[in-house]
Amino acid sequence: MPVDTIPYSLPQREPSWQIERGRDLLAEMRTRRSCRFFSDRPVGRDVLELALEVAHAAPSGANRKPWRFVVVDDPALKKEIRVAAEAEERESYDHRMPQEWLDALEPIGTNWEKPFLEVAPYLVVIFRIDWEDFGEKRIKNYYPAESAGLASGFFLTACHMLGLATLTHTPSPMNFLREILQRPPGEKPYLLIPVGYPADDCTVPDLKKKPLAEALQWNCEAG
Ligand code: IYR
Repeated sequence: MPVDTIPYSLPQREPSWQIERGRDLLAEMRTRRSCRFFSDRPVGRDVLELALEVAHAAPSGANRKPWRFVVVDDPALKKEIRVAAEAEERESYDHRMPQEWLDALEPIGTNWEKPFLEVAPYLVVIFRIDWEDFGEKRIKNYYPAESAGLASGFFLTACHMLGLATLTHTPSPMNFLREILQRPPGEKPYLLIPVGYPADDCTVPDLKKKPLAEALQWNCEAG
């Protein structure tokens, strides 16, 4: 079947413009850090929704947008999520995570306690939609994990550019989120992202970042 098409172009940019813009963007994105100490200062719903619109503009498998963003700002629900997440995390830190994993996390200083789940004004839970039932018919999505990852990346970038702090939190296992938030079985919790402002006395670990040179290869030239 012929596909309906529309013209597509991008503004023509000079290399000098691209370098300047790229450097500005790099400087700005390098200041993004995972925040674990939030202020309870509110964030407007309109601001959050703009960041979610950016996330929703991400590319996706077969253009299905196989994700759902559940925003939690109800204090009772946030508390319920914190209690359930901490129960899983306590079990993980005490019994499930091997010593090698605990050692990898030591420089980050995390533990089972997750007070930010109640303090941050919003918890955005991103679900990947593996399949959806429409009456008798089950529709399967394609690349739901990759798609949800792309939407998450767009969302984190948008939040940062709007001056909002985020954390990519993955309490494990995460199925309690599907139950608490009453999502159907085809929807799998993918990431829990607290959104807000850093607390006045917020700190982050003084981490060394792997240089790009260690992550980049041109053609077949292995280092
Ligand atoms: N989900 C746990 C453990 C954890 C795992 C990784 I990989 C991190 O980069 C950070 C934490 C927690 O949130 O504490």
